[in-house]
Amino acid sequence: MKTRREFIKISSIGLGSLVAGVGLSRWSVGNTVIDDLLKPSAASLPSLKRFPTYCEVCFWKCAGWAYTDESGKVVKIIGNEEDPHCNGRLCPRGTGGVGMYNDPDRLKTPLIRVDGKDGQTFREATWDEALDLVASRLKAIADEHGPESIGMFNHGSPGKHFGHLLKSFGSSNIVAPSYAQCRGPREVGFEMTFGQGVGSPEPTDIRDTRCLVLIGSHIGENMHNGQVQEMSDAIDKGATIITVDPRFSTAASKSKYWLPIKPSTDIALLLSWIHVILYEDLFDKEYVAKYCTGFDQLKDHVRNMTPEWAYGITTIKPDVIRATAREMADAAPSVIVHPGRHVTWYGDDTQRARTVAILNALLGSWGRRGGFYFKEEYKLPDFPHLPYPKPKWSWKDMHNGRYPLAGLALANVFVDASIPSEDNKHQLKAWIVAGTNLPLTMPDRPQLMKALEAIDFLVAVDTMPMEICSYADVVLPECTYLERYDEIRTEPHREPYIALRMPVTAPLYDSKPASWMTRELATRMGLADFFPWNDYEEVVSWQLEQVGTSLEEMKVKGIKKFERSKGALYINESGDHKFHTPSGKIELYSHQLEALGFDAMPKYTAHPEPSAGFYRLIYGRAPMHTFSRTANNPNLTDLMDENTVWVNPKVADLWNLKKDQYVWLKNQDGSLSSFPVKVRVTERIRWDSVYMVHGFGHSDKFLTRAYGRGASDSEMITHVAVDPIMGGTGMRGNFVTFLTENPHKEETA
Ligand SMILES: Nc1nc2c(c(=O)[nH]1)N[C@H]1C(S)=C(S)[C@@H](COP(=O)(O)OP(=O)(O)OC[C@H]3O[C@@H](n4cnc5c(=O)[nH]c(N)nc54)[C@H](O)[C@@H]3O)O[C@H]1N2
Ligand SMILES: Nc1nc2c(c(=O)[nH]1)N[C@H]1C(S)=C(S)[C@@H](COP(=O)(O)OP(=O)(O)OC[C@H]3O[C@@H](n4cnc5c(=O)[nH]c(N)nc54)[C@H](O)[C@@H]3O)O[C@H]1N2
Ligand code: SF4
Ligand SMILES: [Mo]
Repeated sequence: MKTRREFIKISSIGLGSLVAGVGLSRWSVGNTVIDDLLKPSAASLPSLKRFPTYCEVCFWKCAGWAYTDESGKVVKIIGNEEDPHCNGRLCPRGTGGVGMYNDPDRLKTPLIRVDGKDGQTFREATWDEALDLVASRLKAIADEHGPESIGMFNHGSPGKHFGHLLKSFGSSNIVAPSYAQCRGPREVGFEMTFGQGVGSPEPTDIRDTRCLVLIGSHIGENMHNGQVQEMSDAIDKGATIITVDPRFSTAASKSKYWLPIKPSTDIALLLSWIHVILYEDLFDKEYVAKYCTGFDQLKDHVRNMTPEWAYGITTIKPDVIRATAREMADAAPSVIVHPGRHVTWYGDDTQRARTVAILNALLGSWGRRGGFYFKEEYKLPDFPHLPYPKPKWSWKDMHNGRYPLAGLALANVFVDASIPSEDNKHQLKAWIVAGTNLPLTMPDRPQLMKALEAIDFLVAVDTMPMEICSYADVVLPECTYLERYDEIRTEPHREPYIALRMPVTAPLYDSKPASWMTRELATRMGLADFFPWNDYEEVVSWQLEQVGTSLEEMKVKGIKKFERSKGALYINESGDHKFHTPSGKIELYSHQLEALGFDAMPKYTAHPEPSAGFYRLIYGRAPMHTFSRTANNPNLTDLMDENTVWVNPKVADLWNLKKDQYVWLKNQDGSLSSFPVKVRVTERIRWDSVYMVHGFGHSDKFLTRAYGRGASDSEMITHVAVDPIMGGTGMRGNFVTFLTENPHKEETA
């Protein structure tokens, strides 16, 4: 039987010419060319007009200048020299942001799902039709089930606007996959230890570090701009890099030590490092005495967690464990054991993050030069509007007592809470999805499909005909970040900065900014008083005036720096520094975790291993792509147009796999990859694992460059290990095997 939200195709997509790619240089390993960050940007482009923006290709949000030619077409984007996120140099993706604007496959007009003679289809609609329909459906659902039954999934700028609309309507059920599918466990692990999360950008003082320890953080492929630049500078200044990764990453190639750990055993390595630091008396005694609690319990806890013990688990030799621990201690306190960013790996991720935090504490790196600095954010006043109504229930009520330390809403719980069941007392009935491509972003696709079928209404707000649009009742085409105002960037740094994004050119096609859509919807939903402005320029301009600048000044400068007002960058050693934990100290032993029934100090537990013929699927980033959002970008597909599956030569031999041969993947639950993926035979991956870059294997035919190119790691992630502490979705407990024959042949025959 066909379901209401069967996979339907979006019509009216035209084809255009490809746009030239961007150049790359330096930092190249084998085939992986990764860096034009180190190239100075073009100094001046006289015949062109320039406008300030900040990048939306990833969430590092580098500030830059976008240039238009005489006809108003966007031709180039470069970094803003004054911006500490990028120091005037964008990464290849940021430069390729022009391709988001130029992509001929962009969504061009609102679309409404209708019954056609051959099943359901989309028809093009006017904005009035689409917005009237969305407003009336949301109102009807709220009348029947309460506004709280409407949930929003978001990532990036559109979420700010739709979040304001939803809160005005009476729902605070707003979620981003960048928490439970990304950095949530790290925030909780650090908060339980230092009383403070890590946040974005990470306040890692890499530029002044003497030793940087990367546990799976693949900086260099993870192209977060400022970090890559600072790491490159630190290497030039002689810093020691230690990389723990089952794969020989780009960072590993820059490292003094590469520890090719058996995946899923990092906590054992971390605990044995702690053992060495404590039992060889290498910790920062003054710092620990002054700022930490629980030292004796910790020392006792790790007594038997020797390098020899860890060797049996991690496959890392004891002498290497000792040597690397001593390197860290030698460099301390100018040492960073990097907290990572995408840390939802094995379901005990909060405890792994805590182990990282504890190790940093013993080395005295938190609040120290070359370790972690205290960042500061500039607080802008909100444009005055009516206070939000108080929702009757919120996302926490969906947890039914689970995940007590979830600091933000969990996208996986939103999915579960949309599927009717007896325990489900707080059900979501409608979704707004703004700027997140859930089919490729969420693990456990079968569960997502159940939710998509169960909900009554879905509106997707996107710039591209991505997979999520195929499940929508209404698709609202947003213009790209180069064609709109958005909220002023206030992300924290060593000093507080603000950055302006303004329209560089008029929106192409019939696309509109989310700020416009939400105001129009508010008017139709009786919420106009929450949007007391004519357009978003007025909001931005008002905010800038409140803080002593103006739209005119910011159009010329792009960014503005303010003085720090919340104390020094590092701990004031002569003062009485208090941490925001219950004890006011760094908690090596956590009474908070203990009171909730969790381990007060981290323990190693073994995780499931691949059965014969299967290999652990691990995944990561490529320097020229961001998740699934850039897979169709004409500038970036020029640089990389499909992913490969990395296979160790031993495994390739066993399976008789040849370089560049296409294979299909099947996981432990029988889930098949829709498309074949090219084999890359390489010593750079352990024999027990295979590796893929996330974001490929698109199944939407209207993504003309991305369709069917490579395989999707998401399709293989059907097993999820949920972190009981905060609900993060561990995704690396999935195992795949190879199929050399097309398993879909019969279906297509
Ligand atoms: N299998 C697997 N799953 C993962 C990950 C993984 O590595 N593997 N990584 C996880 C992590 S770390 C994260 S942070 C999340 C990221 O998850 P997402 O943010 O969902 O990632 P994308 O796939 O890039 O989806 C972004 C969507 O926003 C749209 N978009 C881009 N710009 C705009 C805009 O200006 N306006 C609007 N309205 N839409 C826009 C894009 O077209 C795309 O549909 O995924 C998580 N999920
Ligand atoms: N170019 C680019 N850069 C990006 C992004 C992007 O899409 N494109 N996305 C950004 C976002 S939102 C995030 S969250 C970050 C993610 O980037 P990071 O936080 O740096 O990395 P992860 O995705 O956690 O980990 C990927 C690495 O972990 C290794 N690994 C796999 N299993 C294990 C294990 O068990 N132990 C250890 N030690 N290592 C393991 C993999 O081989 C791989 O090298 O990247 C950011 N930067
Ligand atoms: S790191 Fe690259 S993609 Fe991310 S915001 Fe900066 S320039 Fe854009
Ligand atoms: Mo992320």
